[in-house]
Amino acid sequence: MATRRFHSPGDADLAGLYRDLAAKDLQPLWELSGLLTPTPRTKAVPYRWSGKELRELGQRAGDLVPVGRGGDRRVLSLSNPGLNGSPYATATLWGAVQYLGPGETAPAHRHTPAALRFVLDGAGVWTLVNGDPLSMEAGDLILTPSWTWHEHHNPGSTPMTWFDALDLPLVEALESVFFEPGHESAAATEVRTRSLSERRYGGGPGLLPNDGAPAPAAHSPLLRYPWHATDRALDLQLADAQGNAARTGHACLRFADPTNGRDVMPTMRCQMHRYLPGHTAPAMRRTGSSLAAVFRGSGAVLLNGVRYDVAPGDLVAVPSWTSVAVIAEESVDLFTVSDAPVLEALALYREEAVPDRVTSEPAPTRRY
Ligand code: GTQ
Ligand code: FE2
Repeated sequence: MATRRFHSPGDADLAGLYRDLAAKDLQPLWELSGLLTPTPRTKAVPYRWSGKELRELGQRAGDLVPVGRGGDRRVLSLSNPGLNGSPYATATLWGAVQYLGPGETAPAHRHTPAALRFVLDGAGVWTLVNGDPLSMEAGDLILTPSWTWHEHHNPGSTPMTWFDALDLPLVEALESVFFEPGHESAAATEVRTRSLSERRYGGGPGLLPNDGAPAPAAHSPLLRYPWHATDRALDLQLADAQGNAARTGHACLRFADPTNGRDVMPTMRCQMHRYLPGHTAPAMRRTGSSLAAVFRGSGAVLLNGVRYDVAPGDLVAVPSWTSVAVIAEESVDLFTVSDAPVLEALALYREEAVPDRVTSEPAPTRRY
């Protein structure tokens, strides 16, 4: 009898019923509260991790903790203070910084949780995804879709840190986590400027290989979205005088599967934002959670009206239905990853503009 006991001090018959219900692992709905809340109740809280501190602590881990053969990834996970010590950034997303020193390799493996990397600065690391070597440079988005083999190599002379996001908490909640370690990787694979996936699918807007219909896949066949293309697309949006972005001062791109326009992976939506000083994009709240990585610029994010100053490398957790707005002191480039494709597929996606950009009352750090 592990179930909760309900009590009815004044009524012996009712008390007897509750005792027998508990003995049979049943609970009376009329005594339960907090289930069908008027709006989403989140355990995760809005939160910001400092990029400067993440870099320093990553470096210290790099000095002290080897990633040898058979070792793991040297990863510092974002642990949301609302989630009771679990290593998760939000209810559905794992966020982390990974540090790989010169000459180090993170060994091959695969898992059903899908992963992506967004490179905050530096260059020189390459990641092998199902045999395709992808170079990693500042601003690049690299995909490691569900169950693809991957390993990271840093053949250069400088350490590198990047932002990892995985749908691990979601896949764990769905009780579908599988993991498999790989074998010793073959001797140094030749790393080209463009991966195989980029040579096939990264030729340019609307240019796909003419080799018949692509085999239907659950994820984008393009595995690297290089910064130069992202940066140019943001500039083009802002340069279009008739466009929304020029009017509001907020450019927003969605990284898409080039063959069908869908999100890059079934569980995660990736976007790149450029906010110009004085932009007029309203505060928004949405169902589902997201993580934001500040790539360039400085300013602040307002989470439920509470101001968090942000600088490059800062990482921000936005739980479901939290209003979020950005203040750009200088042009801010922000990468975001969310579980929106899941919410949309399940017809649970909602979003709305929140009229008040700033509230003076501080949000409680824990909501219960
Ligand atoms: O780089 O393969 O942050 O497997 C967590 C789990 C990174 C990775 C993470 C992983 C990886
Ligand atoms: Fe992994």
